[in-house]
Amino acid sequence: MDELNSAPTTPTVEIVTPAHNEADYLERCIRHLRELADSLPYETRITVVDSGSTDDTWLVARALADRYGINTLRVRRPGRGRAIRAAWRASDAAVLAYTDVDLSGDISSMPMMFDLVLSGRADLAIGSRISEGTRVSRRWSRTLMSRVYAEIVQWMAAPPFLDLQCGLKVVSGPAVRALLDDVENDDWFFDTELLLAAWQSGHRVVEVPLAWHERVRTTVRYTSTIAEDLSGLARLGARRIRAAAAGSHPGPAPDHAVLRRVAAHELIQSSLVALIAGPGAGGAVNRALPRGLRRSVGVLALAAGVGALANPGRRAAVPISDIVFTGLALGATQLTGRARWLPVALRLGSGAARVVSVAVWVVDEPAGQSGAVGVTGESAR
Ligand SMILES: Nc1nc2c(ncn2[C@@H]2O[C@H](COP(=O)(O)OP(=O)(O)O)[C@@H](O)[C@H]2O)c(=O)[nH]1
Ligand SMILES: [Mg+2]
Repeated sequence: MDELNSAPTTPTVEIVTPAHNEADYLERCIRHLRELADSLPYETRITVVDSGSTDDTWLVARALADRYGINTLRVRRPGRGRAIRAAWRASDAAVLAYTDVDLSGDISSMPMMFDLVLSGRADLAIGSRISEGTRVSRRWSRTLMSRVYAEIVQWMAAPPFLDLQCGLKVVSGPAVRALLDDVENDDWFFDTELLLAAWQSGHRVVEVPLAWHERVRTTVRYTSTIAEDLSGLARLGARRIRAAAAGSHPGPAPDHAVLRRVAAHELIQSSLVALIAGPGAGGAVNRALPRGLRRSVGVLALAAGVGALANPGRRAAVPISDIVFTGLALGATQLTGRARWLPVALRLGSGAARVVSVAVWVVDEPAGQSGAVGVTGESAR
């Protein structure tokens, strides 16, 4: 049985924080949320949802409930999405929110996000670590994963927002409670599924640039989470195809043209990335690493990292083709030890916003070095 301790009145806003083995971090989180809630002109309830914890998270949460007047909910089965869903479903607040316990996302942006939803200017106001105006302190590998993931989602569905996985979101209670039954995932893909469902059913999703200071410790298990995200996207893609085949309306058409217009400087940047990753830094990195997969991963990371991080605040700064093709081309030469010339054409979009991306990589490997020349072209109309 789930355990729920409710405050008696209906709050205007309910801030949920999902907690899994967070005994050491919970009090700091609740102290800051209490301060924030007390500064607001409307009633705000704070709810901790513990699930799957093997440490003292639940005991700490119960002690904090007495001290700070918060609400606690315990869900038997683990899963971040399941925890948020349970708390949101149990709530009757007009506005629902969640934040990670580590408060990586700056909660001082929350009142403005509450106003967006309360005033009806947004149905969902989502924190973004990718859009312009963000200040982000994060490991480069996490940034890269987020950007690649954002690119994949853009490529598949082209929603008018980029950061689907940010751990701070504010949503309209009535709008989102009506969607929760359609969201199948109970863990990390929950956010993506909810956002795409909301957008496809006509709700306004507004991306709010957020200061983000990431905690080093994470509860994310990378391999299984990446697999979960990709299989979730495949499931949504299959559902869309089935809906189209059955003649039902599959939601708004992808708007690739908006996000995919590539400026001349982006082409120059792509080529520069390839040149740097090739005979220069890439060669040095390659020589230092053992043969095989690690080399290609190293070069892929270098090229992708330079390209993606060179433009941190930009929308769709580096086409995913650059990242993928650089890895493939240089990886192939490293693995075979022979010169390769790889012409690649990919990404034929559909509908009114047609996108064509062509990349040609010429790769040479004299004496164990890699050379790469990249030409990436993209047109949107
Ligand atoms: N209730 C609950 N919360 C979870 C679960 N898994 C993760 N969380 C919480 O989800 C939030 C985000 O996790 P975190 O490790 O900070 O992810 P990261 O910021 O992406 O590295 C934290 O508040 C976690 O405690 C779970 O199975 N159940
Ligand atoms: Mg975190």
